[in-house]
Amino acid sequence: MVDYRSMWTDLDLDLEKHDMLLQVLPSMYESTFLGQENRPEAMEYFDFVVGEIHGLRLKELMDHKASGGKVIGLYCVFVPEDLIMAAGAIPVGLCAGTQFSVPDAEEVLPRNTCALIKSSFGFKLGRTCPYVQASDLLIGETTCDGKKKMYEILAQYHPTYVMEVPQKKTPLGRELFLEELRGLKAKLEAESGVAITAERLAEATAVVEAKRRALQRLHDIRRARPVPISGLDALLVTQVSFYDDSVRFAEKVNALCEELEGRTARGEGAAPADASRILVSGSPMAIPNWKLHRILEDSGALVVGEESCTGTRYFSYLVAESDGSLDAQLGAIADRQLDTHCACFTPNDERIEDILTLARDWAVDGVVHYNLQFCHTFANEAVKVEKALAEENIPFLRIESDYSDEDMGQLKTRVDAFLEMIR
Ligand code: BJ8
Repeated sequence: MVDYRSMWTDLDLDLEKHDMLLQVLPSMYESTFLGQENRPEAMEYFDFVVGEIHGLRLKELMDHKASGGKVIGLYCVFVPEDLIMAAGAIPVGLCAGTQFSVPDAEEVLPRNTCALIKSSFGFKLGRTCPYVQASDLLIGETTCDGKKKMYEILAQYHPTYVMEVPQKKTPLGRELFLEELRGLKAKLEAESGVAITAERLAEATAVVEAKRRALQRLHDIRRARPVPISGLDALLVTQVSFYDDSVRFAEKVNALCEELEGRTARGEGAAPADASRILVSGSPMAIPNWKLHRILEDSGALVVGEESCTGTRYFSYLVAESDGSLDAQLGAIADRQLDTHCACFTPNDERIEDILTLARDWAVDGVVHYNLQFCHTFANEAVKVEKALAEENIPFLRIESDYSDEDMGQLKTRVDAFLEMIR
């Protein structure tokens, strides 16, 4: 086994705490994923990438830095990866999904803050995430209030740049966002010393969109009955997309899709054809947040889709054709990003439409709305989601949770009762 300790030391990780994190993750992964029956063979790659999350992939980033490139950390799908890549930098999604770093964050942030914000901030404060440590710059965004105020504090610990995201998708909002993209471009050029040209940006967009297309293909495969892949595995694939090499990742997802298409042709499923089909909607599930999917699938249901930023909100949108000039490409990227129907927008009726479309087209038996505790945007929007689903007679369950294991029993009881009702 390769020893990465000197790399971690160079990154100024708190090695003692980091060791504790590395002790927790493998057993958690093993019990969640490796016990699933009849997993697709192509999932081996994703098992490997997760196994090397603090090893080989990090080494690739460090090699990139050693050859003069930059690593840029981000926390939201609103920050366009292609713009970062066009500056010769590697983007890494940093949204954190573990309770491990929450106590560190609570030494500074109020406890009644969303777990996703606390987890990401705690990783910096505790120096336990090598990706944050490796990032030359962190890019935040003005989505929810909790995040934008956290970034102000984060900036005291790590170079941080915040881009503004409008609250309304009006022509004025688009203008503002486009101007923000121009500002981000200038910041990335200054950071990397690389001029972002129309050619470089077009190339980077093609890479990002090949990755999105591969994820769309996987998402489409999940319409089949029986579904050839578990929701847990499909969620994992999307989570890995935020930090793996984009070109290699797209290849591996397409290889997985080929295997799954073969399974579907043979009528093979990850669960019996009559398993309850569930759409999960709401707050993103950053790696290693597998809690809800695990409860649902342990209870005999199958998750067939995620209306989430670790799901359709990440990969559904592509840029429209443009005249190829730099400004036209930036405009097309602005439009693509503004298609992301995050609950931070008002109004956000397109998200309700998306949920209804997914529920119909993926033939779901019920929708589980997942809300991170203290996330007010998704919690309030759930009221409208529930009403719209009720009008279509689609069963709905609202779950609010954090990253701790304390509510596992209670959640399981509620999920079991919901599945019983659906059946
Ligand atoms: S585009 S969903 S990734 S902001 S869960 S931190 S909203 S209090 S994560 Fe998000 Fe971008 Fe929107 Fe997607 Fe705040 Fe809510 Fe926490 Fe959230």
